Amino acid sequence: MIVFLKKIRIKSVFSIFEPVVTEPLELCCLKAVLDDMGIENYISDSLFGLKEPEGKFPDAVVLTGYNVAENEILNEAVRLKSLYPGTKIIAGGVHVQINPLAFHSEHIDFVFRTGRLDAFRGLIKKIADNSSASVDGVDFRLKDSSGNEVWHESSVTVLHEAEGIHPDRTMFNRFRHRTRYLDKRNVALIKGSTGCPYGCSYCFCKLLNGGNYVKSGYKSMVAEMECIDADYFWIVDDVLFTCRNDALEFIDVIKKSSKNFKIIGYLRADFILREKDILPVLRNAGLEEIIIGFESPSNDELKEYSKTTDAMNYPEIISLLKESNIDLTALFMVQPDYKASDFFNLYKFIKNNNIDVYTISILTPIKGTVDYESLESSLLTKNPEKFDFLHLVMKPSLPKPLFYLLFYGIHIRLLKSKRIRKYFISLLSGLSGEQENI
Ligand code: B12
Ligand code: SF4
Repeated sequence: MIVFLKKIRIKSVFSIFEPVVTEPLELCCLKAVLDDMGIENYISDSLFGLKEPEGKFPDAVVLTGYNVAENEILNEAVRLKSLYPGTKIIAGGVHVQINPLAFHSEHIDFVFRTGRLDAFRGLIKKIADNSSASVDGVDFRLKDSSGNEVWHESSVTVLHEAEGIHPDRTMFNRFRHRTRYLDKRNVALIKGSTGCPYGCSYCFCKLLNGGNYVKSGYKSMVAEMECIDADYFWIVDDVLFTCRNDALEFIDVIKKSSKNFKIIGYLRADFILREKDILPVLRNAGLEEIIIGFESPSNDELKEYSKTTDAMNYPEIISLLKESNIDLTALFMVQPDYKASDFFNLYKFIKNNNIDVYTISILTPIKGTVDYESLESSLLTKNPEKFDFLHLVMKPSLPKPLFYLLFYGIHIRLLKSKRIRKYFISLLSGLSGEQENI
């Protein structure tokens, strides 16, 4: 049996610079399952120039991609069905899990409502055995009593504890020199937890795994990191620690390891303030960069988002990180109804607090969230590619050109950042290196 695993990526304004380049870790997880089953498989990902191998005819193709790739996944299924008649086309991934009905197409055979890898194993076994048994968490097509094709909708099967399957790292080993988080190179992704225990109103992540949060096992995470030859480890768990005990357990496991790690992770602002005394210890344990969703310097907006953090504390949190020598990526969101003064306030906040690295997103309802449903009728577009947090999909209060001018205008300050400049220089030297090779 042969399986192709394909990630569909959509280009955005930032694709010109590719400030963040990572391996498609979800496909590396699926590869680990297939390797374990002894099944020949190939990953394709345009970001790394990996195409489907010529001369191989797959029995199944897995397609994955984020919200922006919804149409492209459907188009790719049409292309693959005509290229490989009889091949089973499978759609899965975080966007598919929450929006399975969008993938009920005549060109797709199986749609995953679950992220469970044991369900993937079950489906592949079923395809290999040509069995008609159904798999929990997977929608499939069948014939009804009148002979018409209908979709069987499965229930969502939730993960209650980590499956303990470590992703295959062959792809990372081959392309590690291409991976980056801004100026940090050779960056491996690590995933420990599933879902998020918080309830920020705009957020898609809290919907994953049926809203159930499965904690990270730090021992297993560090054991995995010990086997990876990377300079940095970007732990993509939505929150690296939910409480002090998590952090203490993490520190303890790291101390027992013979290796030194450089780690990038997500933490909430309230955690940093509450546990400020252990920040230097975390820095010693290798936590070099923290990504924080500040979202807005206005408490009124934070309240709207049910963020449960206090913007009045943000300046202190930023100082605490600086004192502990921990890099910060601050995440902000602007609302479509922002006035010039709101943009100015955000700019002032970034400037006054000397925030070096930040990203700004346009508040965008993601398909599958309650916000999307309630705003659906007023959306300017439903083209998935525009839902990349860089486009207005809701009517702005300001004229569109002015909105975009202010939105991109705030980004210009990023050029002051030493880290960003270092990243641009490395890009340029990379380019000249490539030319030399040609
Ligand atoms: C790191 C990251 C990225 C990386 C890419 C990482 C990658 N793997 O390729 C970068 C920075 C490039 C990126 C870009 C974007 N991202 Co992003 N990203 C993330 C983040 C933080 C972690 C993703 C990750 O790698 N996880 C590790 C893997 C192993 O976990 P996983 O995907 O959940 O997969 C597990 C299961 O779900 C399951 N699974 C996954 N796929 C499949 C398929 C099958 C068949 C099966 C059976 C199982 C299965 O297997 C894994 C087992 O643990 C998530 C947040 C999150 N909580 O997921 C956002 C997230 C995935 N990103 C998101 C978005 C919107 C984007 C962007 C569109 C916009 C943006 N500005 O961020 C761009 C789009 C890029 C493009 N061109 O298409 C959204 C997706 C929403 C959606 N509905 O799709 C998320 C959820 C964050 C959010 N804002 O809500 N992202
Ligand atoms: S924004 Fe962050 S903390 Fe809030 S629900 Fe989403 S992942 Fe969790």
